[in-house]
Amino acid sequence: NAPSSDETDHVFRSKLPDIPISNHLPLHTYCFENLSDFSDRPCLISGSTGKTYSFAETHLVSRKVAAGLSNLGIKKGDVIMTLLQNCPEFIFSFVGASMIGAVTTTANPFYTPSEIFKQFSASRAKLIITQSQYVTKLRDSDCCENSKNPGEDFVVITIDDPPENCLHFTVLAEANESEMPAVSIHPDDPVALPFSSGTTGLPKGVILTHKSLVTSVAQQVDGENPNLYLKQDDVVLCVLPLFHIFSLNSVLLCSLRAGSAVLLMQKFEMGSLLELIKKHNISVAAVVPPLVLALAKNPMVANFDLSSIRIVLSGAAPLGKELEEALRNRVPQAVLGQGYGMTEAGPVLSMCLAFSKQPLPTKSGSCGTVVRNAELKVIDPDTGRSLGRNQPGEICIRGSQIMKGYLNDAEATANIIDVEGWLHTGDIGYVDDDDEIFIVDRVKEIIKFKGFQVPPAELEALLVSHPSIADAAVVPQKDDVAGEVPVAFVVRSNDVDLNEEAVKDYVAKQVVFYKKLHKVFFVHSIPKSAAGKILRKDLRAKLATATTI
Ligand code: 4UU
Repeated sequence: NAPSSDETDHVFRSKLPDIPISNHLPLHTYCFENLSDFSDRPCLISGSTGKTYSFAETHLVSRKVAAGLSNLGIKKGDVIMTLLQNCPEFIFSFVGASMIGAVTTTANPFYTPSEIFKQFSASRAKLIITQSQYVTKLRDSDCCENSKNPGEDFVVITIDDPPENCLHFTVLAEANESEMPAVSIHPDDPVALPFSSGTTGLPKGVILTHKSLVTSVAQQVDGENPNLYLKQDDVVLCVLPLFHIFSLNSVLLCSLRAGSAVLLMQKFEMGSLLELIKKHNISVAAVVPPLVLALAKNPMVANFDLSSIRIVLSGAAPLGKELEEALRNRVPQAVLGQGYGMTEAGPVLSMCLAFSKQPLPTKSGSCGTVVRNAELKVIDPDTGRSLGRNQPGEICIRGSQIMKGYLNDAEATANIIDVEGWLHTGDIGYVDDDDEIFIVDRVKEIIKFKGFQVPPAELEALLVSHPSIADAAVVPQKDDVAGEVPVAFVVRSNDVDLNEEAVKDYVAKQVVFYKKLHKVFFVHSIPKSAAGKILRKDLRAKLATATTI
């Protein structure tokens, strides 16, 4: 990351003016700062049960959970892990932990035991909040290298009937809020620890501080003319998983701050989604491209009234123009646009300006304009020189919203944030004459399956641990539904009988569904640079052109 001189940098800014941001406040204080304006309005609505918590109730239960966590010995700086599908308890846990200065690492409940334990160990979490059905994953001693026992070596809390050695969520939710300890929180203290592989390697803990998240939320929903204008009578769809930063930040935290209701869905199912849109008059929908595809193409959708929807915010993966147009036919009254985020960036880099209170015209296919109170530049990935408009290069972002760094990994942090504070995204894009950002490619390794991260390094490590595999490389292949799917190039060591199915099975048993290999190509060698780096570009090119390899 060659430092470049500021004087020669072409820096892009939002069209909206900078605003004062209260990023000296702890995240929970900031989110509930305007609580008295809407304390009795609905805050969280459970899609499955219809149970609703007002803002005042949400705040109260969160304080109880803060006291309950403290009673269980959780202190400032400690990490708790949520292993939950979307549910009100997720929010109480996250906000409650924030209130005592603790940090939440959010994990995917569909992870395999080994994936859970990697995150659990790396984050040194002291407690897990989960559903009883996932507790067996924590008991799978084959996978916990440290063979710790749930309930004995760490506390496990379930939101439903607790299995042996586990506690019920009521130990938190029914604690006495007056027992919540007073802690002093510094803006640079961590509050969230999502995991991301960033531009290279294995998943790493991303330290998001109170200041980063407050800044990011404010960049979206604060000011006279907010970039993402959420109103108190909005009902915001929360079907994307809260363990991913898109939903956590742009759906949950933004709605808490703005006073909008959050409609929680445990999982995506078209029939119930359509019913819920009608029943609750959902007005803002945060989606990923595969969901746009389903909404645009599924014949069921035509029979439902979607007229309550006024905003569709798509993110986490590229949204094609054709798909956007197809969705427009289904929700002609709504504003469709994209947000562009990256966990390490806090996460939002850019947001569609047609979502603002005084909307600006935007173009189909654009990822929005850089958020306010931030700087964006596009650099030549080889020389580090910053580029002007309409020239594609690596997108870099700077501002108080970006992560503090990776957990216990100064080297990886220094590789992604340069000495001038620019975060290098590994995305290739350009800024056009109207300040709109278009992403055209990615120079980083990461594969995105329906917006989920698939780190090739993780799959390659698994593959070479197979006794009959000498070398392997994993790259993305384009897919109409998922966007991209992981495929592997494998060099057999000796066993000529090793076939595609065996390799796929071997990986499938050890990873969450979206990391499964979709194809295996047997090759004699993996192309590498002189320094030993896999030449992924060559493999991607091979995939794009050849029908047989
Ligand atoms: C093309 O995907 C995310 C966060 C997404 C997000 C968050 C808040 C979107 C809108 C919002 O409001 O984070 P990660 O870390 O899982 O993945 C980051 C990568 C990016 O670097 C880029 O390659 O996901 C890809 N990506 C996109 N690509 C994210 N958004 C987009 C997009 N178009 N709109």
